[in-house]
Amino acid sequence: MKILVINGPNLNMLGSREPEIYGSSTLLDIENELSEFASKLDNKIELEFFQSNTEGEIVDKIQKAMGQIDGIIINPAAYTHTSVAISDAIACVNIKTVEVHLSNIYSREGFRHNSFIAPKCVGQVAGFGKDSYKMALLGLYNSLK
Ligand code: CA2
Repeated sequence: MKILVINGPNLNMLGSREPEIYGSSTLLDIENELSEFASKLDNKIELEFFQSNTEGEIVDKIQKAMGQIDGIIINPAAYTHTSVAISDAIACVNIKTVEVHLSNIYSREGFRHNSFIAPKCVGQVAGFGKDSYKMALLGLYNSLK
């Protein structure tokens, strides 16, 4: 089972600032922990990691996943609240997708309460820090197997 894990803008800076909101782990720490979790869940899970600060690159990556990838975990970061293009790309490829957030977007500023991505997803996990990614993988795995 091939799972693509996409992280959006500024998440490459994790660990450096705002640890009270986003935790102190770097993106690499999160990816390594998720790989360990995946191998314990099922050693047939293959994870591919991708991070970009650019909306078009994320759209391209989702399009290229068509026919190659079984499921997508995405933290679209700020694009969650703005991107019709990423939302459309997920709908186009018809790959089961889970949206994740480190923080609870619903307990923060009003502009973070709307997601253009969530309606195209099988589910959303928000507010559990780096564990949000593990919960998303468990849910996606169970819905795909
Ligand atoms: O909680 C999340 O995972 C978010 O997707 C993070 C985004 C934010 O715009 C979303 O509303 C919720 C922001 C990512 C910014 O990453 C930083 C990394 C290092 C230092 C500060 C911010």
